[in-house]
Amino acid sequence: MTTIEGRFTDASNLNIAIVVARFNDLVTNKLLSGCLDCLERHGIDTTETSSQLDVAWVPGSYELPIVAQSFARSGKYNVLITLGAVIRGDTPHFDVVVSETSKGIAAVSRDTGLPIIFGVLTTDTMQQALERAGIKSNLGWSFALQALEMGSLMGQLGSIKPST
Ligand code: INI
Repeated sequence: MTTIEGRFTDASNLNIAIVVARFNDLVTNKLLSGCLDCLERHGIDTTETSSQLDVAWVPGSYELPIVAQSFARSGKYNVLITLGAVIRGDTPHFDVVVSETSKGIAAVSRDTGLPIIFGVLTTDTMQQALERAGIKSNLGWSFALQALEMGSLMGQLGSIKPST
């Protein structure tokens, strides 16, 4: 039996891209900070000159999939992280944005075979979003941890060759 698990000890070998939505940036900036803090503490170079980390900003969560697709097709990264905050308003717009964003990110991940972390908060209120972006805990930190786990896991799967 082979048990395969993502490790956090080889994180410094990973190339990572983060795509972050500007809409509700009070929340998404905090998610990004938490994310970068976790990556840095696991040995990722998060400085301006880093060659293993790139960050792209998009207008809103709806635009996350297309930029994730571009990053994924570049072949440069081991794992992507998408960050957004969709907060329910009085119209059905919320449902459209959440549905297209989540389906789009899942489709890019399946089509390209690259793990993409779904770091999009979907909440009823700004208060709920802020609680998840640092007031209580910062899910940005968790999203980064999940990225490290998936980057490592997929790397191990890639090195498993079928026996002949
Ligand atoms: N984008 C978000 O990231 N969060 C939201 O809460 C949101 N709301 O509520 O409208 C939102 N809308 C913008 C959308 O993502 C696109 O940027 C826009 O429709 C242009 O394509």
